[in-house]
Amino acid sequence: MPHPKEHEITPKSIYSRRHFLMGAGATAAATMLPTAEAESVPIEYPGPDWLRGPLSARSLDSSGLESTPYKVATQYNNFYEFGTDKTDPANNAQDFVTDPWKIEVEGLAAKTGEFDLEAIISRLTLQERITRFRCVEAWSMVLPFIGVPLREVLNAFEPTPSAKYVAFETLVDPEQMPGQRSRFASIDWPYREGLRMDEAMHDLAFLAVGMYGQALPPQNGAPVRLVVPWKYGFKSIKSIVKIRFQEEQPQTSWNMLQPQEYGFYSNVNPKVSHPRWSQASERVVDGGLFPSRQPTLMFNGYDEVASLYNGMDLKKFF
Ligand SMILES: Nc1nc2c(c(=O)[nH]1)N[C@H]1C(S)=C(S)[C@@H](COP(=O)(O)O)O[C@H]1N2
Ligand SMILES: [Mo]
Repeated sequence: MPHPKEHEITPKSIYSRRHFLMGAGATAAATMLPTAEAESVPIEYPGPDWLRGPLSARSLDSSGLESTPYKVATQYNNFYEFGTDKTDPANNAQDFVTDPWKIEVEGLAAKTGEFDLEAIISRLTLQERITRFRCVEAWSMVLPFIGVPLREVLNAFEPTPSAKYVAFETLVDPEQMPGQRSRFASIDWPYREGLRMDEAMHDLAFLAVGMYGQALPPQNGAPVRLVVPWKYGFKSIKSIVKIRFQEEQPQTSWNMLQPQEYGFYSNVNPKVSHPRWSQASERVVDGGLFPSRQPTLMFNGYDEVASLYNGMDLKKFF
């Protein structure tokens, strides 16, 4: 089953036009503290014990971007392990157990083995990143993540110079994940993703444990997910349980399924169409009844990654 063609699903539950007072116009402190308006939207998922309560990030985002309303970002999701409809993850992931959570580290690194997520994250300083997020289906949001640069986590495992790529895998647990029980599922679980090592080490590559000042909700990839804001959303793998350093380019789920449609790199690129639709513009998913469109930007607007691809034909390596 390929990514569904872009369609205008507006779940009934997404009628609130209330916007969080985050980003533009808000002071740095206000972006982290739930405002009176924010408090009127319940944040139901408490998160793992060690992340419980409001997350405070030492470095606050200064992009000035206005975040997508919380209700929209948590009720319009892609997380096929919990179903393929946009509302399935919110409906099916609420009891997902994310604490304790272990990550298996394998391959070309000095420190491999099984590590507690808490041990990996809690020695690092959380940052806030309000990021443009562009799905390959040609819709976009702005998501205020909290987490750490991926590089800080990867460096702790001391990858060897022969590690040219890093691969990630999502949990496999059909009992908790109804999408993995479906006879119609075509993803060969686990969901797999990967980055070239220099991409993974770029400051913009991020490992999120929170969103909107709280722990990540399960439908958004609790307890830990990748956020690669210059690439299509499917690169931002959720609920990671495995990290592997390797010499060869990793197999990635959407590429395995439809190699002509989804490349390994999948950098946001308005000039490279998906075989079945244009990527020149995107629908802004904000919960409004009349979604607007905006032009899609090269690298989703994150030009600072361009030098990673010097000399590469990005039409060929799409
Ligand atoms: N494990 C896993 N990770 C995943 C997906 C998935 O189905 N399974 N979907 C991807 C896609 S296509 C997108 S657009 C984003 C959606 O993230 P969001 O629901 O937090 O907006 O998650 C990505 N990560
Ligand atoms: Mo996506």
